[in-house]
Amino acid sequence: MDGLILFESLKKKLSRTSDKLEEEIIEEAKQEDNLQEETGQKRSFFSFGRKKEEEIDESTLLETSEDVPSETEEEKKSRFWSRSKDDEEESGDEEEKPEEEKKSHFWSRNKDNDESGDEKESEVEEEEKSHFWSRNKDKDKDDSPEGTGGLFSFVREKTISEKHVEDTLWELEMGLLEGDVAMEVATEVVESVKEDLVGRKIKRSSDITEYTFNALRNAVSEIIDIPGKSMTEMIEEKKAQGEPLVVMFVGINGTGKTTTIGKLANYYLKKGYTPVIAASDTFRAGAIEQVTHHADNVGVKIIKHQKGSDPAAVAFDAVEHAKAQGKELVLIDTAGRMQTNTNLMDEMKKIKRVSKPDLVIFVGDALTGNDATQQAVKFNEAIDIDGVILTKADADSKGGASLSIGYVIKKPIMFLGVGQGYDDIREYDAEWMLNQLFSEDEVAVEE
Ligand SMILES: Nc1nc2c(ncn2[C@@H]2O[C@H](COP(=O)(O)OP(=O)(O)OP(=O)(O)O)[C@@H](O)[C@H]2O)c(=O)[nH]1
Ligand SMILES: [Mg+2]
Repeated sequence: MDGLILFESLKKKLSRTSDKLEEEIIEEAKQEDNLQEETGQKRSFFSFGRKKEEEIDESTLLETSEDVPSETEEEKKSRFWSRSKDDEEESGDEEEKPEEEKKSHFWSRNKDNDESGDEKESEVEEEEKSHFWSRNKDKDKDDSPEGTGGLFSFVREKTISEKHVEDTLWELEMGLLEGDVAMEVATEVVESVKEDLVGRKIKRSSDITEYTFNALRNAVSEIIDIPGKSMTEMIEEKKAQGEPLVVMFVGINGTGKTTTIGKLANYYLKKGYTPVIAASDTFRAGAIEQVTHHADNVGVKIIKHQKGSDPAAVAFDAVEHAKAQGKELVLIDTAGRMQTNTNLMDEMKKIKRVSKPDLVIFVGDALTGNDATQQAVKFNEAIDIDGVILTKADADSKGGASLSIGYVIKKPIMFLGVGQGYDDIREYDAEWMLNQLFSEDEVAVEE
């Protein structure tokens, strides 16, 4: 969704992780007199994701500057290895490098280019290259120790060690926690990144950025990929059996349950289904009027009783109505309740017993961050929820709850609320989330 600020602050932390590790290793290499400058301009952390998304042809990234005499791959290699400490041992490693790792060494991949010796081709490449770099020109800043474009290779290959990543990962963990990521998720991300990075062989500073980017992206990808069916698939399955899908919404006060029901009624009406709403918040003053207002606006039927009546009976009636009328979806609104209020939690269990929902959905407010995750844990213990909807993602710059909630309770996020209008809801998509977090757009990389 355009203009979404989700993850704005977290993105900076991720970029910082890469920068810090790079600084650390470059500093050490400087002291070891193991650093040589490369020409070209530095790519930003997030442009590594761009490469992946757009499948940028790596040949456009080849070093073809006039300052550097062109060398064949073999010549480059021998120059490199002749200056290396453990020549034989390390060149053996090079052979064993996984394909992905080899691929990343784009600076040394001008073999084909040189062999062809075609001047026109290199002109085209020069052009393509400058196009590529121009996309990053505002984002790259000159932060190299030598005051150049910040591209370095190491005279002797380096290996990322535990010592190199220690401070960086500690900072990352703190950053994640500040970003409202749950403790267990932060720990998992850090462990996974550490495992991925330590032991990696690096020839140039850009390797560090690329490996850090991939390690973080993979770690987050594992966290947010909770398997589950979509609500639409479930409606279709129930429909095939001649039954409505019954969905009950629970959560603490004011998280957006009622608004979300209005949005979903609208969403599924537009998809050609006929939803019915159960006004089972008979507790809060004005609740029945509020949900009736949404039902009227969207144009769906509402089943309601008097204020103070039994919410389970309202839900039961709505299910019977849907069955009798051949409607495909029952959306049960319930009163907001604190997880600590035993009476109200018991009442919620009764609604579930009586209306036998196919899905119990916890509605959490993304803005409350880690609190939303903790509430989900409590509701899950009390009532065994099946999925989550996070609301107010449009106003959430941290994104900690979006990253954590599914992983912590092992239930999928099904939708994200992204505004106050009826159309402001989107089906959750892990790939989309990942791209929000690891794309260059809408983020100032510089601190
Ligand atoms: N920005 C934004 N606001 C939202 C979103 N979803 C709900 N809201 C707002 O949050 C406020 C509370 O929404 P409700 O739907 O009444 O919340 P509720 O959970 O039903 O509240 P209770 O019934 O009192 O427990 C309203 O002002 C909504 O407009 C969203 O995705 N984005
Ligand atoms: Mg409500």
